[in-house]
Amino acid sequence: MNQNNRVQKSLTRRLGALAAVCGMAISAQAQVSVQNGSFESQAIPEGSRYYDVLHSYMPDNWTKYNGGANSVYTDHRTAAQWSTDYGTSTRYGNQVLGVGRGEISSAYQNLGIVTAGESYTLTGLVGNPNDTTGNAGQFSISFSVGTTYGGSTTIATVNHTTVGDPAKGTWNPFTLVSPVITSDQSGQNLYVLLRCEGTGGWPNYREFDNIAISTTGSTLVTNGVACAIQPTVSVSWMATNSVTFQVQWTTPPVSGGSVWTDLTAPIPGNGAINTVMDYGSSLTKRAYRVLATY
Ligand SMILES: [Ca+2]
Repeated sequence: MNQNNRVQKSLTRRLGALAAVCGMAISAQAQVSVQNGSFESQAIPEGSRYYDVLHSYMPDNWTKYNGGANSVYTDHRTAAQWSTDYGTSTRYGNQVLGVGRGEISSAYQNLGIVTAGESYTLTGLVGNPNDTTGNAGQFSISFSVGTTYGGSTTIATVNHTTVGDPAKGTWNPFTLVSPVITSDQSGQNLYVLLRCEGTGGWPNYREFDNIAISTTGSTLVTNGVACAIQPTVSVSWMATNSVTFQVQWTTPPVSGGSVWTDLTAPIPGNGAINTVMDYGSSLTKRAYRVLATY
């Protein structure tokens, strides 16, 4: 009663179709960045200086790490005050961060998650508003990596020796470059510390402004999934009602001795054009047939 017939007339074979097996869109986004690197937030009144303790104040995104009372501050000079302290030096916004009053003082920021293979370059300015005593400003800027700042490991430092201590009333640019992040560091936080430990007491401190960071190395991919594109074959036929169809493939050339392999499970006919896809044909040539069982 059952009989296998090879269906010839309605079989079509389309080669060269491409199937993309992809998920969400891929976007590149840096994971490491400086927040409030110009110290404009929170804004304080013009002509004022807000100290860390006196005003229970620190600029947004920055945390005091060490130093005595009022050893870290934000300064919003008037134009006249700026001119007195910095002359015609370029001004970035209104506010700067000051660190140090003749003792070890510092502030840090968590810059985000590091990735193996990447390197980070921090740039900024260090200024000397009114140190006329000749005392060196023992400042330093450093990167460290860890899960908390207190437990982090320093990986790069520049200081007054490598950058050069700015003369009174001037700003010196600095550049801090991290080594390439290793696999055992990957996934931890990158911190930057702005520090001054000048001796000689007040006014031996330094100010910072215009802090920024850039990333080099491997491209970061977030919200992405693995994606592959491969050639695919579609096989279509008219699937008559009450007939079961079996799609098979073999390696050409086709002969009476060809061994045929089922491509899918048997498919009941539904009175419409049926199509199956073969995603496994990317590496070899294949011939196809559709058997009707009724
Ligand atoms: Ca600023």
